[in-house]
Amino acid sequence: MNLESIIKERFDKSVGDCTNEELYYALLEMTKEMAKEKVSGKGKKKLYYISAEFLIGKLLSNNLINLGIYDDVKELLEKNGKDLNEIETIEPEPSLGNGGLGRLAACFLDSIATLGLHGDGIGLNYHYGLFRQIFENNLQKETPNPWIEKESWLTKTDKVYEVPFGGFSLKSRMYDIDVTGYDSRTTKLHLFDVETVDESIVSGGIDFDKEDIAKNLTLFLYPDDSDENGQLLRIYQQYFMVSSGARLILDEAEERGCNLHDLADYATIQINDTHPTMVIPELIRLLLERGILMDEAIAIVSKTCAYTNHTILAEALEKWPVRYLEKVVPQLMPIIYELNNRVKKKYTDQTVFIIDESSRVHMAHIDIHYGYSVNGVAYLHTEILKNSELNNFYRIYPEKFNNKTNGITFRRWLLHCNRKLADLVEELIGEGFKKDAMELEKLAAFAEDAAVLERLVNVKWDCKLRLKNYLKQTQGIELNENSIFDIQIKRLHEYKRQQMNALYIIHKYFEIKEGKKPTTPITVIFGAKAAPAYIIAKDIIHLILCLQQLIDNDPDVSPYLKVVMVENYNVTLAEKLIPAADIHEQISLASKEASGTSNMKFMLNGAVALGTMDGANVEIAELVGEDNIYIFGESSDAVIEHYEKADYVSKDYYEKDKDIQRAVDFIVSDEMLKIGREENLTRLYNELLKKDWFMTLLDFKSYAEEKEKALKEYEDRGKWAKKMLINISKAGFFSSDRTIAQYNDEVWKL
Ligand code: 26V
Repeated sequence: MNLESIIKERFDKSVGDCTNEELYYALLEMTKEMAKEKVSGKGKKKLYYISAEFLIGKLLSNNLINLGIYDDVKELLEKNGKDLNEIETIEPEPSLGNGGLGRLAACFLDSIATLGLHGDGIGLNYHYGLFRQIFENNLQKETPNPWIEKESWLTKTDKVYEVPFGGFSLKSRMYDIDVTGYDSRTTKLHLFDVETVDESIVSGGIDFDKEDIAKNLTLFLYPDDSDENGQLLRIYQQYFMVSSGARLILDEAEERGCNLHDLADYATIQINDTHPTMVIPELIRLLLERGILMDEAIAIVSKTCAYTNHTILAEALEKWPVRYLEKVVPQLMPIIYELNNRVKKKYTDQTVFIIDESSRVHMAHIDIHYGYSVNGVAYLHTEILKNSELNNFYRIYPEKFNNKTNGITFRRWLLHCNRKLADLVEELIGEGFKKDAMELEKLAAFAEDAAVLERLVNVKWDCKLRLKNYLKQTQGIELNENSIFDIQIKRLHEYKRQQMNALYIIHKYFEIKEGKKPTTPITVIFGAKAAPAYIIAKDIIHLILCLQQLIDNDPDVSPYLKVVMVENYNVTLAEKLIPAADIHEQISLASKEASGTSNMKFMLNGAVALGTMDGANVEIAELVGEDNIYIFGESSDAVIEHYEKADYVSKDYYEKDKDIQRAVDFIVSDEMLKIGREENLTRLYNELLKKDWFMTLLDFKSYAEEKEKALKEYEDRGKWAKKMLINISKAGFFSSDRTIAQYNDEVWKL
């Protein structure tokens, strides 16, 4: 059905007479219908990508692009005096993810559909998702983030399962979202929801009764787990997801003729980080229930499950106390004990046991022993897993370890978010790059073409203007589109070192005060949410917001330097921020960022990275060459050695360097204390001086030097534009189509 007839039927109106809201719901209906008609990949074997997060972003425009009707719809609306961009703003952004891992899962679904592979996603339908961030008195506050409306992308299905927990059971219902691929295909995101969920139990911010599992299970993504009830809730959520998912997988396999002994020929399951790990014992349990014996059940499941590791941070590698699992999922414990006993019989090295001497179950260890593949998400990350973090496992199972460098979907991160750039690229090299991203290499032929470079700079300027207007309208923020846009957007974590960027801002502030003024004004933009219980991360947000206020109100400095922290950073904001960036900050402590994916998005949009040799930055640096990236800081090897020797003392760096001292001291200066809270600023100051676990001060000097170099080189716009062009031309490798093709060739074999 076409748009006009839907509108006629729904509202008995013509397009021109509709409100934007009516148009949005009509477009939603039309796109949902069209997506349904598209073919899903088929075949004997099917992939299930199980993930606690799917950060899919708004779907309307992306679906219109992927269905190939974006231009027609836009034109039809324009003819009737309507603006698709405005209609888009009505769509709430699904709040089903937190950061890189969730956005990666969303890009992967797009590529799985586009490549026509037989595969679906499995996750949870969080009603309030990740919290909505608001700033009050320069502090982060968390509020619920409701996104599900009466009409939405979700389609209720009649798949219902009873999920058993210790002492009670809950009904799980499956909802589907159709994920369109480019041109022709679609795939499904299956989201399970507890039938008895009750949004009304949330009161005062994001507080709710953590023990009322029947009502709270699918309210929030990553509910605060700083106490026992919070951790138990996480386990309830995880088991609910995998138990529902495992039943769906077995049902669908049997429908395709599988007799369960041959499950591995019909299904392959990618476990996205450790959150879905319980799918392994759960599948074993279900096979036992169906009469298969333990040895065989374990063998079948071990051929079916594969695990992706997304972080080496110890605190993110889940270890659940046996006592908690006994309470929530007693039916899994005999199986987990059995899996552990088998490991203990074979190996003496206690570090590879599933249950440690403090009776904690190491979820990643289950994945590695009882899955057939273990992958890291960038070359360096996989090497670190093999050579240090998971070395004891690598020596047992070298054949299981493999690398799959992350990727991004170019449909959303170029065609959708930066049409002007996409159009310019198409004019220069044709439209082949939309299907084969490696064709972007053809752009290199224009590296010396002054006219092309000028057009590239103009596109960037347009994107800056668009961001300026958007932030003015939505957050009341004023930007200078003629300043350098230096952007750092990612979850707030000490290892990502937003605090180093903040120290540099202080450093620059002093320089400007001393009369050393930047040739072109600089705008430093941050976007980040801090986990509600992560105190220091919230202190860092406080510092940045205080700096923003201080500088805004200082007429000596504000013409040259501006700090902006956008509120409630999400995919929608990323789509506006990334195209507008000149410089992007990828400044994690080397060895700590598994990959990063915003680095790839920025590169594709013609921004130049300032970063450490960490995660996928290493591969970006290799592709673009040293003239087209700004690299600083100690290597991952050196950092790993500092941790091994425990020889890093932040205070030494503070005492040795006057600039560092001045910047760190400023955090607790009178000027700052007038604006900010003493408790928060002092805590952060002490953290940097006495601990600095992520070695901010170690790299500060080289960071500041390299940033100066970047700012200086920006002044030669022609040379800078060439750097932009080279970055775009080399981005093809980071298409998630490439990543997914590799998963399929080397892991899933669909
Ligand atoms: C993070 C958090 C933070 C909030 C509280 C709860 C919670 C639970 C789990 C996690 C794990 C996040 C893991 C993650 O997002 N890793 C990122 O994965 C990206 C895709 O592979 C990768 O590019 C990033 O480097 C890595 O940090």
